[in-house]
Amino acid sequence: MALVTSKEMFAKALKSDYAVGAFNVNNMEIIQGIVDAVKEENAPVILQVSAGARKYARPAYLMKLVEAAVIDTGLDICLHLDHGEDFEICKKCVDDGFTSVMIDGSKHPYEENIALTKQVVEYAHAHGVVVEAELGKLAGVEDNIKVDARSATFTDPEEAAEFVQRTGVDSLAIAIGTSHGAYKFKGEPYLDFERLKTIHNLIPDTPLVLHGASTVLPEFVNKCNQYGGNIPGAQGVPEDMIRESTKWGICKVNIDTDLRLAMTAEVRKFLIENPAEFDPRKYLSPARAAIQGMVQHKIKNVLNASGKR
Ligand code: TD3
Ligand code: ZN
Repeated sequence: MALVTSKEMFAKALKSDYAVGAFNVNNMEIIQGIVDAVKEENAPVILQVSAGARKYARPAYLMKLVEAAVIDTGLDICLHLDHGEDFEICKKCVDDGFTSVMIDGSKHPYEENIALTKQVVEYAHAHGVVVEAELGKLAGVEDNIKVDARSATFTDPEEAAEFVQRTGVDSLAIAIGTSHGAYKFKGEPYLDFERLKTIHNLIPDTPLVLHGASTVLPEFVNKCNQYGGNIPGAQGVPEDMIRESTKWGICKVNIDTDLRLAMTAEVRKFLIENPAEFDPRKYLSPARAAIQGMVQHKIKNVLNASGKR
């Protein structure tokens, strides 16, 4: 049991049709809910933290919470920076003790993305830390009207192969039609599986990463709304599409929105049903249990990662 890199997890996942769940964390209850689920399912896990979440939780608390999770559960855990936007934040996380960082240079021109990614790879690898990069842009929901126009921002397979070769990056996040948040598609959900297959065939040894992979199950949106919420017309990636992607090199699947929805639904329900209660433990216990339930569902039914530890 230790903080580990994702190297072995990905090597195993690449050979088989499952993916490692990468779940976003920012407080104790979320971390506990996830690791309890992972332990129950005997699955591999990545806990990931955005720069914003690191600031929210405060770096020292975050490190100690994740270290506590390792001690408490006896699990190997990979601690990953999600969407690092510059060298400095990646360096800070490497220095803190993260075992994996993402440098997201996808908003920069191709050559700048390569230069930035190389700089992070050099520093991270010198410290035993692995690096994820991103090529192509995740779609915004407005871009969904025309698939042709949108696919211009999707990852170019030839570029992806050259990018990996020139940067020495350990894994690559690709854009094939997903986007972040609860509103992913305006019309029919669509992922460019042909593109994914082409990329995987060109770089079969590179673990690929799927961002924006929340399913946004109606059950949880409806529960939020039933208890005083107002979340209109949310739409996620269908579960069978996520499962399908794991056959074509997707080794890491990022999930944040589904955890937020599951947790918030329980807090709303509890407070509406128990208006006289004001002990935070009373509403955070079911919220933590909801995180665990959601993560077990993902591991078993979406990621196919049960027993793959
Ligand atoms: O990088 N992330 C997590 C942060 C996005 C903000 O929700 C993802 O790719 C997960 O995306 P999502 O929104 O589908 O859970
Ligand atoms: Zn993301």
